[in-house]
Amino acid sequence: DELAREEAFEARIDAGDFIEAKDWMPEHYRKTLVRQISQHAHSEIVGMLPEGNWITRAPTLKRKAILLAKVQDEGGHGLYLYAAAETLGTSRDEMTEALLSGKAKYSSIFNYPTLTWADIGVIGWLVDGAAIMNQVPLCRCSYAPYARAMIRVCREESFHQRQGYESLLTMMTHGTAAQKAMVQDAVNRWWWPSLMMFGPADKDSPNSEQSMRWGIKRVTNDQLRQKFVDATIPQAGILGVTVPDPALKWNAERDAYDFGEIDWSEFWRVVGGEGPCNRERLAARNKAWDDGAWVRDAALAHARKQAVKMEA
Ligand code: FAQ
Repeated sequence: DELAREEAFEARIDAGDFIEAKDWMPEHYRKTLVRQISQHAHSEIVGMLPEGNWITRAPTLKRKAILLAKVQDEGGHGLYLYAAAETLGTSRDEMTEALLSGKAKYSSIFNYPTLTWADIGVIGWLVDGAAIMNQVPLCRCSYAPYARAMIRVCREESFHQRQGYESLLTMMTHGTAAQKAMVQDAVNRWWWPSLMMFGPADKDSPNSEQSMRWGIKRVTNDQLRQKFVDATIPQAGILGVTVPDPALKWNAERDAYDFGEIDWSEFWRVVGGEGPCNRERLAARNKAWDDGAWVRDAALAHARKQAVKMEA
């Protein structure tokens, strides 16, 4: 019966077992995973837009080739993640419709504009850096298809992070004063939104407790955010940039950096659809979907013709 199955499931989770698509699972576990994985997929797809904005304006052929490859990788991650979510019984069409109608969330970070070339380096360094910090523990997520997808995604994200850092290092070591100022300005604009990527503080995170208990999340939002700050500040030092936080200070007792309070009203505004680029991002995705209608129609017509031929 239901209760016995639920107890057996919880015992498997407690034993550190991985759950496969065909295994029995509680409805709430399934729903939580569809929510998180589909939001993650949407983030990868919408995340192509801010950087895609600079492909035609990359300063050299080398930077253009790297950026093209990175943006394509993000598209691949999105498809990979939609496929992982589909194993839970939700169709790709349902997920797409939730994104295009504005019902589904995607990461707040992709609602900020990319104003200069330095933003592209900073996205690699900070945004991909934050993404890896969050995603490495997801390689041990209790839902095996998601965990497996994350292993490959993390390898690619780590290349993304390094290319961003290397591009900034080039500008900071060989650049003009104006280029150095451009990097610092980009860091100033992306720092706080990057910290927001980890989600609300643990005490305000309604999903964390259950997701931690089920091994969907392995590390909390605040713990990951702290790890990110601790890893990133020394990198900022090597680059020669500062972060826009007067409260940032090394705390020898905690063996970690203290940092200032996030503007949570800004975070919830952006999550709620009122960020600087929310409307533009959704409009771009809807346009891409509408513009692709003829391709989907043609593929269906072709499939129908083939089916008739097979019957004949
Ligand atoms: N933005 O209770 P919690 C990338 C929502 S990286 C928007 O703490 P949870 C790579 C949350 O959904 C970015 N919404 O929720 C890349 C929930 O609302 P709901 C994608 C946010 O799920 C780089 C509510 O707030 N990465 O794409 C955000 O336990 C460069 C309460 O929050 C992932 O998605 C936010 N920042 O923890 C691509 C990683 N934070 O759903 C291109 C997988 C929270 O109840 C270029 N996801 N919310 O209506 C996760 O690890 C988790 O879902 C969290 C949130 C940590 C994001």
